[in-house]
Amino acid sequence: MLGELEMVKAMLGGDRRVVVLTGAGVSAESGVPTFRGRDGLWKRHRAEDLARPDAFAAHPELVWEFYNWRRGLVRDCEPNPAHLALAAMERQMPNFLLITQNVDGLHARAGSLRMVEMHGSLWQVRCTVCTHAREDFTDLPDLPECPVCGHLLRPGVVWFGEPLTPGVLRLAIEQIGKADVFLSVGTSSLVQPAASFCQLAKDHGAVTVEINREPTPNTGLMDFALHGPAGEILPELAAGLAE
Ligand code: BV8
Ligand code: ZN
Repeated sequence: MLGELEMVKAMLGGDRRVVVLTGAGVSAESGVPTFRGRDGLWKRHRAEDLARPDAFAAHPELVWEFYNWRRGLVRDCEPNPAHLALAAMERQMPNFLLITQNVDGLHARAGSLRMVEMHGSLWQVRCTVCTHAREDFTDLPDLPECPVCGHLLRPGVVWFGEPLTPGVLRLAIEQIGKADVFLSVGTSSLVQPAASFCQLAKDHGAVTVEINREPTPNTGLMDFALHGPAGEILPELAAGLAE
């Protein structure tokens, strides 16, 4: 794999237009359970059975318990070398964009600025009725209420079956369409529309690279597949980037 890593490294740096898509795998080495890994279960529930509007409508207290548990867990986690390497790459490359599926906020804590949280954030809450929305890092009550209208708040994330924010999707598609290099890091490439970004990049002539512990349904699409821990591979790519 050393040859492939060096070849990918040679394509980064300078004013290359690089778009990186990340998933739960980049936070795994920070101790954040991945969505579908062995540790992805919470009290016998699968995350994707709770990250849905119908689950919240039927059992708001259970869904808020799930999100308050995740907020508490992530609050005690630190960014790992994968997050730090991506923030370093951004500082080295003026045409770098990070698109993350993660809602844990660890990329921001690692220093990433040119970043799109396409599925929202655990640290955003918004009203289920009025337009109140805020960033909130505090310990929330079991059923947090809107300070403006008194109705129930919800986590500021995109649930399964919900559309992405139009502007977010438009920006992602626009930037991926112009990328010279597209890196897909730490994602099982199962969730749409993120899972189709690799094909979109390829259709527009980008070099496509997968960095993941294991193969995914997109591996066959990739020009390069670097299989191993993101916390080891990304720092190698970020070290001494080509000017
Ligand atoms: C939408 C926020 C349309 C909530 C999340 C087309 C085809 C099929 C299905 C659909 C489709 N279009 C829409 C759907 C339905 C659905 C979907 O994709 N379902 C899947 C399950 C089949 N998509 C949607 O509903 C999306 N909405 O398309 O809207 C629409 C339009 C108009 C009107 C109405 C609707 C919305 C999807 C967003 C869902 N919200 N998160 C929350 O987090 O609580 S997604 C959730 O999954 C997380 O954000 C997570 O990041 C994301 C993806 O999972 P991964 O990040 O890939 O994590 P996973 O655990 O799966 O994999 C981790 C990988 O890392 C593994 O491969 C592992 O090997 C690797 N790894 C582990 N450790 C390491 C590592 N790699 C490297 N280093 C390591 N150390
Ligand atoms: Zn309100």
